[in-house]
Amino acid sequence: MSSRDLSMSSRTALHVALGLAFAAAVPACLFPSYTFTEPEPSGGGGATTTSTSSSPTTGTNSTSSGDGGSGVTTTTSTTSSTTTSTSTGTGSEDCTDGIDNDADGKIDCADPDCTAGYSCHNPVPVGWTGHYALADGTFAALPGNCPGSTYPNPFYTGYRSPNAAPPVCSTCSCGSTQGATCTIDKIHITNITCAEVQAGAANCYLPVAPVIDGACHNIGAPGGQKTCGPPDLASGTCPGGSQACNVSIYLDPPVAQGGACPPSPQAPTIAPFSWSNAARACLPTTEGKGCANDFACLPNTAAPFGAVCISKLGDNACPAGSGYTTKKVFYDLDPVDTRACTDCACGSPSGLACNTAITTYSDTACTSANATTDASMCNSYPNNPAVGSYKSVSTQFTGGACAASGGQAMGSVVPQNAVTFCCQ
Ligand SMILES: [Ca+2]
Ligand SMILES: [Ca+2]
Repeated sequence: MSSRDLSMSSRTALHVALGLAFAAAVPACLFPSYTFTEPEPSGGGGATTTSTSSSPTTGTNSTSSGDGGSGVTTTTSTTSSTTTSTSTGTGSEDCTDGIDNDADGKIDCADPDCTAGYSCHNPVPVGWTGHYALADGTFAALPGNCPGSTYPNPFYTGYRSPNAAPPVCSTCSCGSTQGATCTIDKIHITNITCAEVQAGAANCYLPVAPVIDGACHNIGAPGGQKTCGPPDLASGTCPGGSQACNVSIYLDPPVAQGGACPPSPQAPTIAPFSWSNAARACLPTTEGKGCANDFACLPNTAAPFGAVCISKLGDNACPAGSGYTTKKVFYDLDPVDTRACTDCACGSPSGLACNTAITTYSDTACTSANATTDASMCNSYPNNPAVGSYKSVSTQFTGGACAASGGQAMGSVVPQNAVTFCCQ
């Protein structure tokens, strides 16, 4: 169903409210405030009925019309304050006006003239309205109009059995890790060779906790003419000696920390809402008498308006003993549609690793490079150079995949403004 259809349905709420109020205020039978002379059927005659209405009217009007050759003449006259109706003939009972129109002593459904097209129906219980002829079928089969000759007055249009497919959520994924940091505990500028380093020999080194930011940082490691002694394992110091201070350089293992993966956006596909069924309820202009137990004399219904029903706002049980036992609930406001998908999310990076290359310089301004080392290697320094500065020159991350979550269908379509019909 298009949105236009939904907007149309929303307007029926006002119709319901007005219709219910109207139905509650109007008595079951409506007596016109004018008088009239019944058509005289051909060959009939004899009975004469006179009735008086106290409804004040003004002026006098009279109309006459033939009936196509039978000689029947209908005259309607209205006088101020007091009116008189005279009926002659038989076989012309109006079955829904509460009057014995043809003076045979039988009113409406009690009159054999009404046997063919009318029947008696249980009265409307207190708190309910009616009587309605109800058409309840597929949305496409909703009758466009009320049955004009029997129940001509539109009262209600509503819907039931919503079609609301669950939302189709897009697959969630995670981008590569962003914002992680790579740290190294220390740079080791040692007085032993790389072979000795790999053999695990004790060494003296200048401990430098490097900053991995690509900027130049001063070290001030002694070199050149400076010499260092062998490590004194007892004191943990390197007393003075004649060994070169700067023989090789190696890095502590790099450690990757932090970071997060950006989740893909969630793009749900939500099919438009529609109704499977639609209903239209119509009122007769008047209801007749002549039935036992205060039943109403009503025109017989015909498909698609196949049921006589009563109605009440809300979702109600059918009133016990009312004779109206088949419950139908319709809705006449746009539903509240909360269908959606949960947002995509990403877990923490797993298996994230990093490596960084650090270049050292003999000067303090990162001008004269003397070695570039990363965590995979040990570099030898020739000729005991001074190591005055360093900077990180490249950093790579590997691994760090994040588990995607989210993208779960949620919500529902909830029809609004229930109206109950109970039908015979
Ligand atoms: Ca009548
Ligand atoms: Ca009669």
